[in-house]
Amino acid sequence: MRRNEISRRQLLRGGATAALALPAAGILAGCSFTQPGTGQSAGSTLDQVRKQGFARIAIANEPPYTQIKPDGTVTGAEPDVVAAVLKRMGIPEIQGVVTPYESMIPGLNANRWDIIAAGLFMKQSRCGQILYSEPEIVSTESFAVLAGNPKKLTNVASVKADPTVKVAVLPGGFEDGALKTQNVPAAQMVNIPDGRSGIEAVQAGRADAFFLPTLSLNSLKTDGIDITPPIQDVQQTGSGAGFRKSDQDLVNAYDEQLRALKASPEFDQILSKWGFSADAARSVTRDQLCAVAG
Ligand code: 6CS
Repeated sequence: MRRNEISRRQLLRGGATAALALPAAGILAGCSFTQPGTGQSAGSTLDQVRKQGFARIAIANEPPYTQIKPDGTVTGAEPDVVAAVLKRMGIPEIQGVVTPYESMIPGLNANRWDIIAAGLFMKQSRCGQILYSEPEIVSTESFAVLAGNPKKLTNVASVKADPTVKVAVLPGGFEDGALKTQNVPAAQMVNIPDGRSGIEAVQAGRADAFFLPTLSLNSLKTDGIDITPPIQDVQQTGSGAGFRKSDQDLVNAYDEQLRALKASPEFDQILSKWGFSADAARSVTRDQLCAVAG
């Protein structure tokens, strides 16, 4: 089997979401995959990933945060940072499992993966359910709208000002939560399963805007669609790697090597490759981002 080729054996299914295990860059073909939901064997997660030489990471396939190449290679800003930190910890491989954002925390706590490496933005409710590393990415949010922005949607306030306006969001995503936190009526929100569907909803007139991180929308941009400047009435978005509450030893070991990475040019190289600012990520703390409402 060619490197990075996805064989039938590697297709992991479980729970409400089908999860696809994808070999990461550099992983040798034919490695063994642990079945989701089988829980950890004896010892901590840190012991387990060190012993097996890989960590299972939850990803979404939303460039530039996470991306799966045609050959199955897992990449994107977050997986690349996580892989670099794990390598410094002596863990050479990552295995990506694709799942929706709303399933990432439940799946982590069901031992279907070991780390969330998807750009799952920190906020109070999430920081109450999982442990985060220190920040790895800081980013902004925008709307995708029809060219010319006919309804002049520039922020959440402009959505609330016109009850006929509908906004497409990923269910359980940060944007979904941000609208609810600002009391946007459910009748103004349209759930869509992925980025492509959000753009199509705007093109078809089922939504007046698609709410997603600015860089993700830039990756999805197509003729007839404009991406607004960053929305100013949404609190700052930033993410780190996500871990189970029971894995404090893993988070401590991870953060130690993340600090070393963030002090090196390698961190700038990884983030700038995907359009993010390394200095912006260095300028905030986990506590600051975990204070974000919602
Ligand atoms: O944290 C989240 O839920 C959001 N993060 C990204 C990278 N994209 C959309 C998602 O809603």
